[in-house]
This record gives sequence, C-alpha cells and structure tokens, in this order.
Amino acid sequence: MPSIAVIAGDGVGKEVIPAGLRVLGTVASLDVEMLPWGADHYAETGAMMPGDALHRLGGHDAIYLGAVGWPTVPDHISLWGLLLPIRKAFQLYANLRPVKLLPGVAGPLANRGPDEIDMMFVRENTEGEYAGAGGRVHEGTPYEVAVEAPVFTRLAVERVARYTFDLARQRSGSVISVTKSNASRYAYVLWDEVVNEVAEGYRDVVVERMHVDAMAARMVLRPDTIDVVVASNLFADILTDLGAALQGSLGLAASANLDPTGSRPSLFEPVHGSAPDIAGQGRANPIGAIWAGALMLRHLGLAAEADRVEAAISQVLADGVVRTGDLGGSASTDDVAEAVISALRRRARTRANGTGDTE
Ligand code: GGG
Repeated sequence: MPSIAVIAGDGVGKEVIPAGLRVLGTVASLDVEMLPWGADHYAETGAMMPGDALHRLGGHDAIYLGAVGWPTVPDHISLWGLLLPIRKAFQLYANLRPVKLLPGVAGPLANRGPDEIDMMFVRENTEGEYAGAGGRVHEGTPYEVAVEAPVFTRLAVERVARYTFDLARQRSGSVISVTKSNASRYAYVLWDEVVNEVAEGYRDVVVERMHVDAMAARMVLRPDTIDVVVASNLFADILTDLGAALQGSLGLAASANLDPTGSRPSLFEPVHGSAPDIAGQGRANPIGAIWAGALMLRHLGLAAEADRVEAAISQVLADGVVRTGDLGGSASTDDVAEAVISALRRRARTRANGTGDTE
C-alpha cells in the first residue's frame, strides 16, 4: 500500500486536503501519515516544520500538500520554511501543471472551449529566481541594498528540458520554451542554448522560443496554438496563474512536483494558496486538490484509479449542479467532494453492471 505524507498546511489547505483524501480513499487504499506542519507549528515552535522533517518525508512514497502561508507568518518565512526546502532537498525538478478547460466550466475567454485550452506546463522547480542567492546590507538605512540573484545551471535546465521533450512526444510533439534572453543577457541566454542543445536529440519535436511577455499575450489570444510549455521557476509560476484563470478558477488548478528519477518522494498540491479570506468557512473549491491527488495516484502506478477520479471531476463539472462560489455556485467544499464520490460510485456501478464504461 503506498505510504503518503500529508501536510494540509494552512488556511483552506486544512479543508481541501481532507476532502481530497476522502475522494482518493474511494478508489485506492493509502497508508496516510498526517503531519500538522505550517503556521500553527511555527506559532508553537518557531519553525514551519520540525528539524527532522525531510528525513521523515523521505520515508514515504509521496507527499500530498494543501497550502502554505498565513498572515501571522511573513510569506518568505512560510514558503522558505516548508515548501521550497522540500522541492529543493528532494530535487523535485519538474513541476507539472495542467492547464485544461473542462467541459461545463465557463472560462473567461469568449468563444474558447475545452478543445482550445489544453496545455501542459513544465516549471523548472529548483533554481532560477527561487534559488535563494542574495542578501541585504545596510538594513534600515537610506542606502539599504537588496540583491536577489537568479541562478541558472546547465544541469537543471538540461534535465527539465529533457523531461519536457519526452512529455511532448506523448502529446502533440511541440514545445514552447519561455525565455527573456533579450533583456536577460546571461541566465536566459544559457537557458536558450541548453534547450537548443537538448532539442538536437529530439529532432521529431518542434521547438519554439517565446519571450515571456509575448507568451502571456499568446495564452489569451491564441491558446489553441499551445500544448507543452517549459519555463523557469518564476515565469511558469506567473504564467500558470494566468493558466488557472483560463481554466475558470484558481481553485481548479493542480500541480505535481516530480522527481522523475523516482528516488525521492514527489509532492502533489493544488496550485492555490491558503486563501485567508475564505478559510474556515468550508467553501473553498476542493477540485484542484482532488485533481492533484489524481496526479499522485498516476505517479504511484495507479493509472486506472487516477483516470476514474479525473473522469468523476469532469462529470461533476459538466453536470454543473454542485459548484463552489468561485464557479458561481453555493456548494460547500464537502458538497463538492461528496458529489465527486457519488460520481465515482455511479460510474463503478455502471461498470459492474456491464452497461458500458462511461469513462
Ligand atoms: N498549494 C501550495 C501553496 O500554498 N502555494 C502557494 C505558494 O505561494 N506557492 C509558491 C510557489 O509555488 O511558487
């Protein structure tokens, strides 16, 4: 039985993750360890997670995470105290973020339907603008200085490019590499060079280079021309929030932080944060978390179970009856989880009755 470390974290993470676990428990047996880390742990101990956290997480097959961040903890402390150390220590270098408009969801783009918004972003997840290189001097003085230095290494660009090209071969065979090598003379010039070198080994994959500003516009104006995208840590972070908006809600967006070598536990999370404005009210959309759970099942070798969860999510959204406020409805987090579970059970009965597989 796969062993899962669960960090619900902060705010709505504590609501969507239990909902996600209930759905996952309908299709798979998981050995779950709940780890109460985050802002409450910080208030009690001065740290977002204990000193042996990485050692403990390392013993699991996967990590299922909700959200990190709370107004009582400075954002850079919460992020650097929990999520980023896990991504870096376990070298979860490929952050996979599907951007897919599901049937029944009204996206914000006029006359653009599910056939036209179906992208897969691969975010470099270990360095770039998130490298943590920098510092502050002369703090509190009029001549104070802050330096935040992006770090790009050949190794990290090469491995994420390879991962992306392999993925593109399973999809349309086209990749857009997002850059800014006109203004950034060093980092993104190396990025472009290494992507081009990797592309030499994938002559069957069509590669396009786009500056990040033009890419943002293209996502809105011509989303149908985009399939697989590879981008740096910061660029993909920003573009996938735009992507989540194109999907109809940030609450729908899921992500997988992968160690493609399989030697360390990968981490699965909704893209959204802790949403303090609605936390504690039971009205957060759990679909991003449930979808992230499906990505986790697939990573764990439970592909059929993952397909079932994704089909049930699609069913609930297509039915359009049970929806949280972000999608214009009034359902609670639990209502949506129960609707997904009911859809799973209905579909299982249909299969068992031999009346056809509706997936
Ligand atoms: N769902 C995880 C979460 O809380 N994300 C919020 C966040 O700030 N993430 C930072 C990042 O992915 O760059």
